[in-house]
Amino acid sequence: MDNCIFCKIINKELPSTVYYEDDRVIAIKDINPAAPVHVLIIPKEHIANVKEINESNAQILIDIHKAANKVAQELGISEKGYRIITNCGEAAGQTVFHLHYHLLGGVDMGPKIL
Ligand code: DGP
Repeated sequence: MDNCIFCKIINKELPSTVYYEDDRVIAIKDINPAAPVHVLIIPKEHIANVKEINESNAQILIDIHKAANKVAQELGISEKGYRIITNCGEAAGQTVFHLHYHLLGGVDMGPKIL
């Protein structure tokens, strides 16, 4: 999609540090890390956010979680634990309107979500 930063990263029009890629998903280093490990898991299909998940595209959620597990294992945060979150809408803090999951780890985050 035009003017979507993540579509440009997926199409290699913009650079990124890639941890994992297949035909449906890409996992890249977040440009502004909030934890020692901060990876974005992004579907290659342009879906704005989880509100657009439906019967026909829900398989992508499994693909995203499989990629996240693989990256967590490879980056050494799988044993200790990690957090996977997605922001949906401006009030939740979504700034890029192409679905992505934040994979965060490498630090003790405790039970608080906010
Ligand atoms: P969210 O606030 O949930 O929409 O998260 C968007 C994230 O995307 C934020 O943590 C910063 C990251 N980000 C924004 N632009 C770029 C970029 O050009 N490259 C990379 N690697 N990450 C980006």
